[in-house]
Amino acid sequence: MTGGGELRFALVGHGFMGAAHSQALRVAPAFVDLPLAPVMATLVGRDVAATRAAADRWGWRSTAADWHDVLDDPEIDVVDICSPGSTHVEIAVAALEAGKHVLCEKPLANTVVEAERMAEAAASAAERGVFAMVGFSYRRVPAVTLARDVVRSGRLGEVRQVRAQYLQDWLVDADDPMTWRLDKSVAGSGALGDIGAHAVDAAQFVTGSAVTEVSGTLHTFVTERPLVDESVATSGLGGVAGSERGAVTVDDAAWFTARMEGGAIASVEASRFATGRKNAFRLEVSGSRGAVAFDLERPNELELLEVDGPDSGFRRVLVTEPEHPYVGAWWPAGHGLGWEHAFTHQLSDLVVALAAGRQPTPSFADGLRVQRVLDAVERSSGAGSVWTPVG
Ligand code: SOE
Repeated sequence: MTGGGELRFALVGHGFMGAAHSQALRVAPAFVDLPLAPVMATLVGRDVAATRAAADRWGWRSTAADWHDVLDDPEIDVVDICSPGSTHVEIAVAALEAGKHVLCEKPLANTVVEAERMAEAAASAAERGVFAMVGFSYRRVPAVTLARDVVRSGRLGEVRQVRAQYLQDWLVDADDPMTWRLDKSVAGSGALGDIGAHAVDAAQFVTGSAVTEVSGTLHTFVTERPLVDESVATSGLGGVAGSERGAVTVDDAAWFTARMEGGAIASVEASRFATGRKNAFRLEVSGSRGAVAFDLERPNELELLEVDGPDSGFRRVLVTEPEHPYVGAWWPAGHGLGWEHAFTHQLSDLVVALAAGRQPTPSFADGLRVQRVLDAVERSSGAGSVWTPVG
């Protein structure tokens, strides 16, 4: 599979996530001791000129216009999927069948049926030593990993409540134009799948408990938006609004209450209409003997309360010591890490697992578990918020 101590990547998609994954590939070998050297072999995108420009900017050796080409290429070991959700199942299943390891962006798929196909393909590939991972990057923010360690050590006692919020506001202006993220046939769902999926995964990851039942509400505040005027070229994200309008077919925000294995109750909110909140992912776990709280707006901190401790109230743990998860590879204590570092940690963990012939986490089975929660929330909302078991 791997060639000469290298792990050769093909990356499908060159949007926002393509940039984040490319940055991880560039930076990881410079900071983390890796058993195999990741190679940025081929960037795949349908728009030949845009793909070439992105490849040159980010450091990819070659480009391809069709993802099938990299499946036939014996020089590729890993296919990294950063294209919209509607493409995940076809590319991931074909790549695994072609003997390529797969890293796939979240949510795993657009439907449970697709996610099941992917998990099945991953399980059978794993028997052949070919592995798949889904990109829930926030697991690898050092403070979130530390929260997992603290909660799972039992120091906080019995976990009773989980509060997870993922708040953005990039859709607040009703005149902002449509994007693929607002089209159900491409994105699968809206805030629920795009950012609620992170909240669900983090809640399950930190507590080690699965969501078993949900009562949810989805809402779309702006049901029609201007279509992008394709005649106006833009260099950045998004486009310029034209005069025609199109239907928004996904949720703008999602709320749900959940029961978790072990008896905890969770409340989850995901919104693209949380005015003033740009990318605020928060997670709080309340136990019988303590609590932890994380806020992505302060990514290097974890608030920790232990009721048996010497003083009351939360204390701020600065998660920048070399002994904290992932931090030792980076800067001296106190210098801090940011959003992009989670992608570097994700990539490094993937390389280490593949070099050892081990299943990396989160697996496609973990991605399927999240997909089932998202699906249950949609079904619950459609049925008037009734309590709905996770399938
Ligand atoms: C867009 O809403 C988005 O890029 C998500 O797709 C990512 O998963 C999240 O990390 C940031 O916001």
